[in-house]
Amino acid sequence: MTRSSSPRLTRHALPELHAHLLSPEWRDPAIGIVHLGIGNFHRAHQALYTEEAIVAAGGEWGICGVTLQADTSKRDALAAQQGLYSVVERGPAGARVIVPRVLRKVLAMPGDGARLFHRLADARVRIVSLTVTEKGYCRDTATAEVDFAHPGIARDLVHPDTPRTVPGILVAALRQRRNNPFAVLSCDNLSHNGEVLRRVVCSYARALDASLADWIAEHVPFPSTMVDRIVPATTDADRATALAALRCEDTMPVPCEPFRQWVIEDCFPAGRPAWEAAGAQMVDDVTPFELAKLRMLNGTHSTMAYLAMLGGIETVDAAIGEPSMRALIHAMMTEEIAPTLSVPDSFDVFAYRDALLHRYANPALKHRCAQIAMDGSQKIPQRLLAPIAERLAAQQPFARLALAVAAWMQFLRGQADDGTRFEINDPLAARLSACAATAGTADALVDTLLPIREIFPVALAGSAVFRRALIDALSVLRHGARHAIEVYA
Ligand code: CS2
Repeated sequence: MTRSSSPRLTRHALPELHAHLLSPEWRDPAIGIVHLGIGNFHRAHQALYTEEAIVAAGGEWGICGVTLQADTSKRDALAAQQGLYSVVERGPAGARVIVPRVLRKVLAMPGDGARLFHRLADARVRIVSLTVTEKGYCRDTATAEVDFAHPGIARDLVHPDTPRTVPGILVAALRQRRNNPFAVLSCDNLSHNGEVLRRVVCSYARALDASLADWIAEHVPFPSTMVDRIVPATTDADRATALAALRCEDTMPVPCEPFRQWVIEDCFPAGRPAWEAAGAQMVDDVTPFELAKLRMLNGTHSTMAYLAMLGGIETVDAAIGEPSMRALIHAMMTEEIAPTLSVPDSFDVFAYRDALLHRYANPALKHRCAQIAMDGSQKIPQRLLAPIAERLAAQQPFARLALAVAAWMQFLRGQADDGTRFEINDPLAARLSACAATAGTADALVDTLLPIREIFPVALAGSAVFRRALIDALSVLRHGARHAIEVYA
């Protein structure tokens, strides 16, 4: 990127940026939320909801963001902009650029550990929220507890006062707050994300101090949430859009679609921002929303991503622009996924499907399939395997869902149909790639991957019907992903 001669975006520029602020009036709030994982998603989703809630109803809900990547460049870039950045909402009609002011501080772990724990000891912090992606939970899917074999967890259990993992950080922080705990708010794409996190945190705490674990289980709220907004990685085009709109240089803009949704289990005894004033839905039970979103949106996202990677299609809008892909995804949602959902009467699942197809077609977003294809081992269980297991148990067909899993297996070979090589980005990459490299045939590929218990539940791994469906799909994929899309559409 060529550096511009324009000034850097900082709080000095705010008086000139009226058109890009959510309100003319603003008083910096004290920090009330610490957010772990200050990536693009949080900055285009929860941060905006929180700023709008403060504008509507006030409250000391400034955010302290924490990056957990050892690299401090994100912290340094945001600090150079005093926590400011732009959200570039890209719709078919153009871009809208908004500059939220709610991010007050950014810390980088592990270097800023002392500062972070000082902050977390402050009773004004009433919520610790997280977007750390599926792998950040360090969870053993077979036991639903923390993964004691995870090297980071093993390390943190030996050095519990200088933790680096998410469970380690939360437990060390909660230990300081036994009189006035904060709520822990998971905003990752996992089913029952609050409950998942509670079990991980309690099992980690129990290995250190049983009474602390009992206290957490009884007194710390872990509300579940469903979060939704498509937020691609930042590109130079986003930096150029921000520069043109603001006449300031922003190195950290976040592109996103105009749509957003947030459904939150309302369980915050110590208080929360008035997120409902920003359009969030506060409910007693998030489960139906969570499952609908994970299976309909994330499930079809992963399906498109693996098929598109094999077929040489780069972005989601290009993928859904292919009539056969659109027909496949439409049929998959209608016939195989929607019947697994039990949603309230007010939730029109077919309208939801059509809205998703519309969102995927957004030509301005350029959401890369390679980004969605990352971390498949962490994503496919809740997106694809859970609905497959339910269909299987009900003796209902699931051929398209099986095609999606087979496409992931084929993708692990690291090569598109035209021979282009790609990298497998996954916490289990070494093991998965080794399995794929040694398995010549479709049968061998399926048989080497199905026993991986971190991914496949035992019942599914042992199902002859599931195994057959995967092998059948792989044999069709052998003639190319584009051919398979036509066959299964
Ligand atoms: C995507 C999600 O990268 C992925 O795995 O499926 O990030 C998706 O864009 C969001 O969950 C949308 O809310």
